Amino acid sequence: MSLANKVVSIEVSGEIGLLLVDSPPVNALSHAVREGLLAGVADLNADPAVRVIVLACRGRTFCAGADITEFGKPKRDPSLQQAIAGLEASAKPLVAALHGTALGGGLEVALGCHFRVAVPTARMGLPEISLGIIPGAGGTQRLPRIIGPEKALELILSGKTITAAEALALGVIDAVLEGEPLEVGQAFARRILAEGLAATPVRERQDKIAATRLDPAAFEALAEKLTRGRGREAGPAAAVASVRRSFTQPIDDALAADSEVNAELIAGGQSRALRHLFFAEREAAKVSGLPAGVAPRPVARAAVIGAGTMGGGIAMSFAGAGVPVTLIDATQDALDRGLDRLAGNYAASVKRGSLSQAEMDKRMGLISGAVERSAAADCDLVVEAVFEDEALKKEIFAELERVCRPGTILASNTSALDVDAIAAALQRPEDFVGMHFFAPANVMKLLEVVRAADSGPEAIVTAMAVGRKIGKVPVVSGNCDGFIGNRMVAKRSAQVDLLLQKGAMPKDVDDALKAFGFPMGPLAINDMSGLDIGWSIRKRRGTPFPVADAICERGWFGQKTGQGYYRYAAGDRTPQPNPEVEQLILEVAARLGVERRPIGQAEMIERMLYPLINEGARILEEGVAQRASDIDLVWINGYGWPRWTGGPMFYADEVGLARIADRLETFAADTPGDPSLKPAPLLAELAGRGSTFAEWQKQRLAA
Ligand code: 3H9
Repeated sequence: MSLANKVVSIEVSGEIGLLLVDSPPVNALSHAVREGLLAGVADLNADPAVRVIVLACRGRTFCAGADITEFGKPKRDPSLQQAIAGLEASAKPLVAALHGTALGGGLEVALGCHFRVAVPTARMGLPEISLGIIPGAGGTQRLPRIIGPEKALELILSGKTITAAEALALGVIDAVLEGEPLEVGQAFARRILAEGLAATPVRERQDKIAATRLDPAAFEALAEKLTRGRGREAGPAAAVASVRRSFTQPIDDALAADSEVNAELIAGGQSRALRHLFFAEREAAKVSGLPAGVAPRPVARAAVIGAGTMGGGIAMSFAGAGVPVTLIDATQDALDRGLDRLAGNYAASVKRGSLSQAEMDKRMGLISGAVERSAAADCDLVVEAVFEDEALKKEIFAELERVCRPGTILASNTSALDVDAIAAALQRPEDFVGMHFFAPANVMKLLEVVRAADSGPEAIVTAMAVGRKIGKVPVVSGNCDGFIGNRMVAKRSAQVDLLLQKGAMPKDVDDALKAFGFPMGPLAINDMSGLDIGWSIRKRRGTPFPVADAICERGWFGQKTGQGYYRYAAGDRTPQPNPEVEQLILEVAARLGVERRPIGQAEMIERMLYPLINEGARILEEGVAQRASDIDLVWINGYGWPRWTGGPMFYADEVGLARIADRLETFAADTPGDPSLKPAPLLAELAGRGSTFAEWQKQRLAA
């Protein structure tokens, strides 16, 4: 073995030259890897004994992409495009042997090789769009030349990962072979030699782009369809333009344009925000304050208590991840209703084409029902999802402690109760933790893992691990009223009510946040979830919202009663203006002596977002959230905050904390009844010294 450099080595085995990347953890295409690839392929080309070259990676995966940590730093040659050009120019046939996840630049490297072979478990894709950039190291040029511009566009705009079998069917790879990556690569190399397979560089292929070049109508229609509603994101339009260049421009011109576009995108705010979220997700998995080496308990079977909408959605999440789950409710009637609802949800997905009938059958087969809580006896995790009644929850957990074996994790999905109060009734509070799902629980990705004072380390890490297993983004929260997300929402809701009193109508408020990028406005969401829930919480807390309360006093609870902030025609969920509510809003304002005025969209956005950011700062200083980036994940995955703005705390840093503190002072001055609008001490301090939440987090993590 000889070294091309410290992360790339070469070996020669008979007529086969091996080019091996070994750069843990994921063989990202750092400067050293790019340099090593170029040097290694040159050395193997210079060796007369070598007739064919295999490129493979050591460790858990083929290259997982460009090294994201290098983005935003000064560029260093060879660029990824240059390294790939070097591979493609190899005079000797070059085969990439894929295993693990060949993503982004990793797949682009493979596309620069003359052949691609994969082990059956390999997955691949071009996820750049989720980082706000395009596959600018040739992905948008070479993939269309192999599978056609239309199929390439679908993969690139979805960013999704496909299996080796799917890649073979599409023509992305040439073969799927069982074995270790290196063996598989060598087996294919022997085939190249035996069959004399021609090593055509992908850049020279025209066959798959010829038809689109002649008639791009189908491509353009598809591009229009796939980018609809994504006009606010910078990536999709850039990706379409780039794929279009694959059949309208010579490849070198197109590659040069791609480099320029990517440089701009990488420097832009959207990609910075999306990269922030990539690292935030990985950071959130780390739980502070736990003993080293604590491992999650295995969860092979779960139970959910409460077959309501929430419980059913949670059960679907388990089944979707292949975990058998028992749904338990007190009466056969409630259980049947729950199971029917759940089957109906699956059937709707089958009808839409997003789920196969076979997959639905498999998932339904994993869900069983019971009316006795003793059915949870052999489960490793039980999630309680009954309505918010502390006494009932305590009674349920007391029984679960009796029927379940020690070591079963007991979790409450409460969103409104004190988890310490629930835990106080337990014999084994160390096995108890909050697992707060978001509706619809089978769809929403956020899971707040709520740490009660006595939650044991294993309970916490098990809830985190199981959350990831069922496809959620788990975020640790301390115990407080509303935890992270709902506590912050409450601050926005107070401002929404104020905006209605001061001059806005429901549609103005919703339009403002939709203009910011939220998929739905807060009032349309409230109508969907039911206004009575918030009303009863406000009555309990003694925090009236004059407009919201007046609407509830009329018995208008949203979609379920045909009207709330909006009106709904029978069987139609589209919000329509509600003149009665508009009249009511004027009456409430008059009763309170508020003089209404026109309020611009920019002001509405500030008034709704800055107070919630302020509450985020309090949540940080109290240690309820471990990190500012965890708060961002809560909002992105649970509340529809637009991903490309990075979440509330990242966004606040971008706006500038001084500006936010300044505006909060103004809002506090004109709302004397709400002292919480004053800048939180942490926000004021960071704003005062020109710092950011990100900087604060970095210092905290380093300490
Ligand atoms: C691209 O390729 C652009 C080009 O088209 C054009 C350029 C001109 N870079 O996720 P894990 C780190 S864009 C740097 O926990 P898993 C990660 O932060 C790229 N670091 O493991 C973590 O660090 P730490 C397109 C990276 O097994 C550690 O590796 N590619 C990168 O659950 C382990 O990661 C992508 O978007 C990277 N590219 O999942 C793929 N990737 O331990 C991004 C990972 O300090 N990667 N790290 O927290 C992934 O999707 C997952 O990491 C992967 C493994 C599925 C590969």
